Amino acid sequence: MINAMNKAQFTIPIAPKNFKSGFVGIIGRPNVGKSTLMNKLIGQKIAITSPVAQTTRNRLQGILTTPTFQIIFVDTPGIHKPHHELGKVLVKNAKAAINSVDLVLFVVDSSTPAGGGDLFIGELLQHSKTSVILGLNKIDLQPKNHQVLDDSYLQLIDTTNWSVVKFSATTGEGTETLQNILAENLETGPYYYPPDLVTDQPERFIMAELIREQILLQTRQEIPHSVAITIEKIEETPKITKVFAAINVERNSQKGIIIGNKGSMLKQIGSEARQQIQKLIAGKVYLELFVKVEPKWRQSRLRLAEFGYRVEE
Ligand SMILES: Nc1nc2c(ncn2[C@@H]2O[C@H](COP(=O)(O)OP(=O)(O)OP(=O)(O)O)[C@@H](O)[C@H]2O)c(=O)[nH]1
Ligand SMILES: [Mg+2]
Repeated sequence: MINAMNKAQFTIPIAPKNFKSGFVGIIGRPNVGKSTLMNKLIGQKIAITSPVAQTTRNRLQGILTTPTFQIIFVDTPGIHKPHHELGKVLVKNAKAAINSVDLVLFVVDSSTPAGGGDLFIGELLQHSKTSVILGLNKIDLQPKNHQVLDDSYLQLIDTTNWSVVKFSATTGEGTETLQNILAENLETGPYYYPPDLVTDQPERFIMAELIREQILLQTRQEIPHSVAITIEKIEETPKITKVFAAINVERNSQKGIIIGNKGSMLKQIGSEARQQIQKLIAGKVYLELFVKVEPKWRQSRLRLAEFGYRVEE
């Protein structure tokens, strides 16, 4: 079971002398493994991940507390060139995140050479006042001769004094070293959150995300990015938690794909999501899903807010 915000009735202790703490923003292109890394570092699944780019939509905090430090990781949506209102909001929020943290971990996919997207973010970060650590992820996918790949990233930071760390968010190789280097680069400070808390988000938000994750994993093409989940009702009984959720799509054709042949797709999404939610709350779950058509929800700031997307000014 995870300690999400709504279950939290904790007290915040006084930090010992020399205790390090602070906020670390995880920044990078879509799909480089930012959310996978955050889950690995805090040891729990609170952020959803998928092979589809632009999986993360909202800033999400994951909290790692040890006897000597507390790091609050801020997972952000991948930065890319925006095409519609939702995209613009995502990039704006990532920029806001860079300026509001103590330290940035700039994550890249070191199994492929640096590209224009990495260069764009590198320059953005060089112009910010926040200190940066460059993280080369996916080293498990690097070929034996990886010097050329590494060099393509080192060239990006030629004129900086940023430290470089290599790791794999899936195997965990190098992540402990990473964690210690991040802590070393923070100032001494207080506990910002109770030591037992792993995320600032309520369970309800993570439930919605786990449903969206199944849609990302099981549908193709334009569907994943046209979907928003709203948890309509949660009924808790001593034996089972009943969750009623709406899957909002933009068009009737998308509704048809989500429902599938004789409801088979919706059934599959529901069954996988239910298992994930059971793990989250460590209890039995009944999950009821229904599909709603909400035309052009991504074009409307009002709708974005209603669906839980923060618009950070
Ligand atoms: N082999 C390997 N795969 C990884 C590693 N880290 C992440 N992945 C995979 O890369 C894909 C993208 O991971 P995410 O964590 O969703 O990436 P992200 O950077 O959060 O993506 P956005 O939220 O879209 O910006 C998933 O399929 C992960 O399993 C790694 O170290 N090694
Ligand atoms: Mg992500």
